[in-house]
Amino acid sequence: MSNNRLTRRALIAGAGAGGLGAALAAPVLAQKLIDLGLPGGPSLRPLEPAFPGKSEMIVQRIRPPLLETPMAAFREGVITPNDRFFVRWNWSMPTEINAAAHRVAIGGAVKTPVSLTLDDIASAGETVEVVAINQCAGNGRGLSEPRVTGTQWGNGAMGCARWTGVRLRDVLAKAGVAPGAARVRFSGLDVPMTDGAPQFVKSIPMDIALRDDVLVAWGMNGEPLPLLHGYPLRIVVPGWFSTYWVKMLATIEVLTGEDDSYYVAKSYRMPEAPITPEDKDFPTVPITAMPPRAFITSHADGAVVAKGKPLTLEGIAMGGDAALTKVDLVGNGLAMTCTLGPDEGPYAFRRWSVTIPQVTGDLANIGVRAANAKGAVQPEALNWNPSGYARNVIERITLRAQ
Ligand SMILES: Nc1nc2c(c(=O)[nH]1)N[C@H]1C(S)=C(S)[C@@H](COP(=O)(O)O)O[C@H]1N2
Ligand SMILES: [Mo]
Repeated sequence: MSNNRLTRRALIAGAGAGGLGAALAAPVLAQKLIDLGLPGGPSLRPLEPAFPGKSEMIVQRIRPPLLETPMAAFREGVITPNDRFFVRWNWSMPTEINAAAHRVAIGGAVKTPVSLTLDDIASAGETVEVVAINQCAGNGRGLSEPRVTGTQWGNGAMGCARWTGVRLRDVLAKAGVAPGAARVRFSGLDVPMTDGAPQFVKSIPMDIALRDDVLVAWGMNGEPLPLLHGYPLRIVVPGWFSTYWVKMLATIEVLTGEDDSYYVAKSYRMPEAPITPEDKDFPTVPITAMPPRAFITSHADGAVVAKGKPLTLEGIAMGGDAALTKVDLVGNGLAMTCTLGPDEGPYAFRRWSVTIPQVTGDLANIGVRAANAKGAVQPEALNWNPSGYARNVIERITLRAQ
């Protein structure tokens, strides 16, 4: 990529000046519907190209936008195009950004508080690229049984992009981290829509913040970040759920103690140990690193395949917070190791394929099971929790032989 450098011109162009506010406020829905196969509730959603910079997306909510990627978009390659990438905002987002006036304030436990322009950030260090999966912690929660509260996502609240930016640690060095620093907290330009509601702020531990591949990013698949994805700057934490990937970055605050803010201390938490839906009081921990997952993209549940013929299945898989090591086809008496496609790095999707020599009958409840370099393997049973976080049960489909 030639235009890795952040330039003010590129950023202003990236905002797609004008029209976005109106388009986001009142998209015209044509009501073409898609069935997400959600067991616990209404399963149909509009499938729409009505959002700025987006082609067909599953509309979960209009304002603030919650757009899901149709599984069909994962059939090609490992990079999710920007116009098919899922969108999630907790609160309403600004629809115009003045890039020239934008500043990122760094404060808290630092030697010198600073207020940085986009050019300051761009020149803070070496330009770095990382291919990484951005996955909502609630991805697939709509498939939970029993049903859980929250956006009823199918499995399309994920995507993989090539992110360009500078290391967060180089940006932090502009202010100088003071002794005793424990966490780094981020906020964006979006603010709550109701009085007294908490702002969406998130923090990560210092050792994660200083990692080589944790970025303040401005580029997504070779383009300036689209407004919906956090223009002009967002945090990228490869291997961690995207709740930490704060968009429209406005402040960076170094903390010396624990973070008691709402979205860290109260929300985005998982039971510390497995629970049942009847359990009420249990200790929780923040959701952080992603576990491995794999998906069949070549065939949908219920698809018809040719009896007596070989059958090739294909899909995508991810290692989560460590490299993918293995994908196995399982179920219906099958136990085959899949062939993995090109490796785009430990945090990217990787394609897999496998050929069953001959289909002899229906293939009931087959699935693919991913494992990663830390020894994590997808489980047989759903790790049920009240918010449906970190789903990584083996996903099953049934194919009919004819
Ligand atoms: N400023 C800001 N950043 C945010 C959020 C938000 O509401 N505001 N939501 C987070 C959550 S929960 C998710 S899943 C991702 C979604 O990123 P995307 O819209 O680029 O796919 O953004 C994260 N960063
Ligand atoms: Mo999310």
